[in-house]
Formats: sequence, structure tokens, C-alpha cells
Amino acid sequence: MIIRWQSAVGFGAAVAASLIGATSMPKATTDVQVGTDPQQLSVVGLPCLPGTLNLTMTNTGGEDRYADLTLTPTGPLQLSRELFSSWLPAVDPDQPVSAPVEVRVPRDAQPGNYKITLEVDRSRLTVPVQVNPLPPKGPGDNLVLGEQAAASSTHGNFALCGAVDGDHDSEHWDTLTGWNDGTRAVFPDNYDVALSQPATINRVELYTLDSVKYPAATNGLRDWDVQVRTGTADWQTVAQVRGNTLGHVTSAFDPVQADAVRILWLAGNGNTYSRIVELEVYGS
Ligand SMILES: [Ca+2]
Repeated sequence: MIIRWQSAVGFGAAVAASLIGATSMPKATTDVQVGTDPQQLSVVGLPCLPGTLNLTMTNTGGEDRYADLTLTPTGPLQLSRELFSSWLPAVDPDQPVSAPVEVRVPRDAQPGNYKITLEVDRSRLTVPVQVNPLPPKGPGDNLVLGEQAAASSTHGNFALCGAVDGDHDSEHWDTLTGWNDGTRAVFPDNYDVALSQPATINRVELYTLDSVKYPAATNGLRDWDVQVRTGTADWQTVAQVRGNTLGHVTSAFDPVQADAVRILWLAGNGNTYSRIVELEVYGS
């Protein structure tokens, strides 16, 4: 679902200092190399599936300088920043300075090819961004994929949206594809996902942490309630799990009309953090 390209691309910007008035200034050549990882991006109009670009600026010249990297998106692209400014000391070997930018599109964005133009001085780099159609959310489809999540807390190294990103493989557990709460050994915790529209649901698939390195019996969730919100502000418990030691647990329940689903965590194995690799919700 999330595609990452590993290589970075760069371009050089050589700029000679201009002469001001009649005073001749020493000729200074600056050179800032700009890169992004990945080199291109695919995004979809779901609130919890933003694309992320890692921006880098590298001073390849011989003098310290300050640089402004501007980002200009086209079409429906929304960026978490449109400016990346940094002091760039001239060091040997060259030392890149990096910053992330999140790329989002609204749910009704027109699928197609767009771009982000990066500029430093007079040099430009174009990052192609493909906006893909929304994934199907009909019968048999995971209704919470990429939808808006909320949680009682989230560990600073982890992403709130990691548990609805489409990857439920515990061997991929890391700061990107898993949600980890921020209050160790303190319960209850909750993780909520809002459906894009009210739907009749009858099954939740929950993947807690269960990898070779971190088995569920010592690192996964033990006790929790599955709750649904039914049009009012009240949460209604539709299933309970107790004493779990498995990585993947299916909770089936009578069909119920819901506009959000909550996992209410009551205890973890090893009395540690609440950890979800993926939460999936299905209708009949
Ligand atoms: Ca995940």
C-alpha cells in the first residue's frame, strides 16, 4: 500500500554572488544540492494515508550559507510545509540536512498526475505525485483502511495512523506501520477509527504485535473490548477478548450500524504498552 523508493535524487545549484552597486564583492560560489526520498510519490484521498517525502539539502560548496527550499504543489495536493529553511555549514564530508513533508489530498481529489516543485536559488527539482482512486469500501472490504484514527495517546516514535495503513505483518513492526500507546503499563487505552459513513458491521480483525522477536504472549495485547459508536456519543461493547496470547484475533458479533469503532485496551501481556500492527473492520 505504501510504496517507498530507496534512492535519492539531487541537483546542484551554483550561484555566483551578485555585484552590488559599484562595490566589487569577493566572488562567492554557493552550491546546494537538493534531494527527496522517495523520488516520486503515490497518495490516495484518505485521511490516514498521507504520503511522506523526506527532503534533504546539502551544502556542497566551500562557504557556510543559509538556504530556503520552497515547495509548490499543483492540483489538490496539500503539504504540511511549503518552506524548509536551514543553516548549511560547509563541512567535509558534506553533511545533508533533512526534514519530512507530509503530502495529503482530500477524499474527493481527482485521480491523476500532479507534482511538487522544489526550488532553491534558481534551481528546481520536480517530484511527480500520483493521486490514486479511493480503495473500494463495499461488502468484504476493510472499512477502516486509511480512515481517521484517534487514540488515548501515541508514543512519540510511532504513527497514530500506523494501525490503519493496510500492513498487518508483525515482522514489519516499526515506527511507521504500527501504533504504540504513550503510557507504558497504564490502562485503559483506546484506539478509535471513524468510518467514512455509517455502515453495518459484524467483524473486527485485530493484529497485535506478534513477531519472532516480539511474540504476542509477552508483547501483545491480552484483554480488550471491541466497541462501536451508534450515531450517538455513546460507545457500546459488542465483543470482549480476555487472556489473549495470539497475534491475530477475530471478533465476530451481531450486525450493528456504526459510525466508528473503538478498541478499549484493558491489559497487555508483560504489562507493557498497547500495540496494534493493524485494525480491520468488515461488514456483512
Ligand atoms: Ca499497520
